[in-house]
Amino acid sequence: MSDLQTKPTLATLPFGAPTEQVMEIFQRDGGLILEGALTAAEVAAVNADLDAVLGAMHSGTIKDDPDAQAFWGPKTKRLTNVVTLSPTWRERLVDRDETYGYVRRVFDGVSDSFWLQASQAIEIQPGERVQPLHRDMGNYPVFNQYGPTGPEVTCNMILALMHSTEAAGATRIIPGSHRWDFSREGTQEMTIPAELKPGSVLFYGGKVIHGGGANVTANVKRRVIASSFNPAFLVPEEAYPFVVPMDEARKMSPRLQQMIGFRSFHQRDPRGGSLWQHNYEELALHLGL
Ligand SMILES: O=C(O)CCC(=O)C(=O)O
Ligand SMILES: [Fe+2]
Repeated sequence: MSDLQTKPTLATLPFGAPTEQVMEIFQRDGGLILEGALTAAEVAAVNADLDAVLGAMHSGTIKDDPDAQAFWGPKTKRLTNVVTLSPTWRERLVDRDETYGYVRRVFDGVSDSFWLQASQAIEIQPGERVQPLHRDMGNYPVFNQYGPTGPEVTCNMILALMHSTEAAGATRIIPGSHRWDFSREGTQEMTIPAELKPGSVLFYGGKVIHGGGANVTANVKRRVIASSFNPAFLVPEEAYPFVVPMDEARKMSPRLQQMIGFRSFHQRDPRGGSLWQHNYEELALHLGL
């Protein structure tokens, strides 16, 4: 039997499937595909929000560090603050009961409230090589010591805005690797591509080994939005309060305002206090929201 036949596959459910069902697979495999989160019209609207900005931006990072350059990808564009740029994305993916329900369950027993960790469009251009494999919880390395049984501190919905095919650089993932001892890093040969149709998402946890794929096409871009979350007591990737204009934040629901730091965070289960306040009171009062 070839390696290919023995590789685990990713399960697929419709976006909106009951949380119980989604979490059963999420916990078993470390991630799954949720199909049809956005309609074709919504995907077109999000692309229209991003086309000009992405078209004008450079590939690769300006950092000198070779590890940072490899992780970023020299032929990859990374555009953050999509929460400001695309009202359709934030309303139809992030601020949605289904998404909120799934993410709450991922952080059950860890934190009652959470940040939108990243709202990052990732466009892999032709000729890009594979991204180094990693676990997204690497943002918070203190938790590595707890290994696979430690708390879940990150989850991500990678939303496809174009066909995310293996050839164009679909995310590569090792299902089940969230249960491995953290001394195991996995190899590219062990990964499978999480191919996505536009509007579908790859939903996975912070302990799963994965990375962006190589784009071996001549002229096909792979555009997704990494829509990730972290417990409220940890710092997110994006400094939203400094980059989201107040007028834009006012248009958002209280739930989304909280997810990007325009409201305080409250911890009830597990029992805890409140964070991110002013005068030890709700931040939104100070901001007039
Ligand atoms: O671009 C992708 O498919 C995955 C990117 C990723 O895993 C990351 O940047 O953390
Ligand atoms: Fe990642």
